[in-house]
Amino acid sequence: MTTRQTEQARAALDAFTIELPSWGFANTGTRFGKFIQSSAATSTEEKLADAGAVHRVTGCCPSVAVHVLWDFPNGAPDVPAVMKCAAQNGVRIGAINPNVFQDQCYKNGSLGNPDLEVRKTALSHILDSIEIQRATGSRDLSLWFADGISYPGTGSIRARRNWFIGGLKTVHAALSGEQRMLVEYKPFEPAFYATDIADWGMSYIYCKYAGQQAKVLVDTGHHYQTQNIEQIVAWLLGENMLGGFHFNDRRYADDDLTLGCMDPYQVFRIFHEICYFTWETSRVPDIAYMVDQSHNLKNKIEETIQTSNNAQELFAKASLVNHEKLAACQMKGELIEAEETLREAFFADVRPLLREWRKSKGLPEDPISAFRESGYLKKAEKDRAERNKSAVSSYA
Ligand code: PSV
Ligand code: MN
Repeated sequence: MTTRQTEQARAALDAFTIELPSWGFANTGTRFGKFIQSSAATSTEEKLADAGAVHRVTGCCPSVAVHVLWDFPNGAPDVPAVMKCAAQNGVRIGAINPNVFQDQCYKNGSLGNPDLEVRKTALSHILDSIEIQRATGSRDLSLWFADGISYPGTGSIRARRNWFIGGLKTVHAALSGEQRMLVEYKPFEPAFYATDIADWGMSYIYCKYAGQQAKVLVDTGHHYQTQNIEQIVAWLLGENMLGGFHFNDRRYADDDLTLGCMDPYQVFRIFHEICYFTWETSRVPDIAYMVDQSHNLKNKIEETIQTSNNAQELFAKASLVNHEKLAACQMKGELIEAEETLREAFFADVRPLLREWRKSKGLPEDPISAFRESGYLKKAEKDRAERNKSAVSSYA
C-alpha cells in the first residue's frame, strides 16, 4: 500500500460513521419463533446502553436510530429522558422511524389504505414523529411502509399511489430547516402481490413529488436476487437522491444477516460507487449509513460490532481504488486492467491499517475481543436474565 493510499484510507475511516438500530438489541426472531438471549435489551435504556457499548469499542457508531412506538411509547414526553440516557451512554439519537405497520388498523395499509380515517391516523403519527425528530435534533425521518396488496384485484394500485403521493407531500411540508425524510423501498413482505413502494424507482418518484428534502433510502436486503445494487446507488448519486442505507446482507429475502457475510464484494462495489463519485465530483455525498439488523442466532452486541468492522473494512478497501487509473482504463476500453484495478483494492488486506487507525484513536485494536474482555455481556446476562425469561419464545 502506498503512502497516498494509506492516507486515503485513513481519511475515509475518519469520515465514516455508522448508525445502530435500537431494535437490533432486543429479542426478535423470525415468524417461526424467537431464540431468547438472556442478555438482550428489555427496555430503551438497555438498548441505548448496548449501543454505547458498541460505540466504546468501535469508535464509529455515535448515533442510534429509534422506532417511535418501541422507544417513545408515550411520544414526545419521552424525549428528554431518552436523550439523556443516550448521552449518558456516549451516543445520540439518530434517525426517527415512525411505525405505521403494527397497529390493527393498518391491516390494509397506512398512507395507502382505502379508508380515509386510517390514512389520517397514519399521517398524524408521522407528523407526531416529526415533532420527536425536532425535539431530538435528528436530521432524518426514516420512512418504511408495510403497505401493499397481497392478492390481485384487491386494491387499486393507482389509487394507492395517489394516496401515497398526497400523504408524503403533507409529511414533507411539515419538515423544517435541515430535516430530511428518507423513503425506503422493499419488493415484498408483508405484502406479497404489490408493495406500494416496491423499488427505488417508486421511492424516487414519491420523493420527487414530496419535495427536495426527500431522499431515497437503500436497504441492502430489499432487492431481488442478482439485482445490481451498486448501479442503483450510482444512479441515485447522479441524481443527488441517495439519502441513506440500511446495512445488512441477504441470501434469499429480506434483511437480517450480517453486512457482507454473503457477498462482501457487493458491499465493496456499493462503497466503490460512492468513493468514485466523491473523487470525480470532489463532493462528499450526504449519506446516512445505518444498520438494520435484528439477530435471532448470533449475540446481538457482538454481531453489531462485527457488522461495523465489516463496514469499515469494506469502506477502507473501496477508498483504495486507484481512481485515475480506473477512469483511464475505462476510457480506453482496457477491460482487464479496469477490472483488476477494482480487484486489487478489494483484495488488499486493510486489517493492519484498521488496527493502526484504531490505535491512533485510542480504541482497542480488536473491538470484539475488547468487548468480550469488558465483562459487559456477563453483567447484562445477570441483570436481564429474569426479565428475558418471561419473554415469549415462539408464536405457537
Ligand atoms: C422493514 O423490513 C425494515 O427494513 C424497515 O427499515 C423497518 O423500519 C425495519 O426493517 C425494522 O422493522
Ligand atoms: Mn430497513
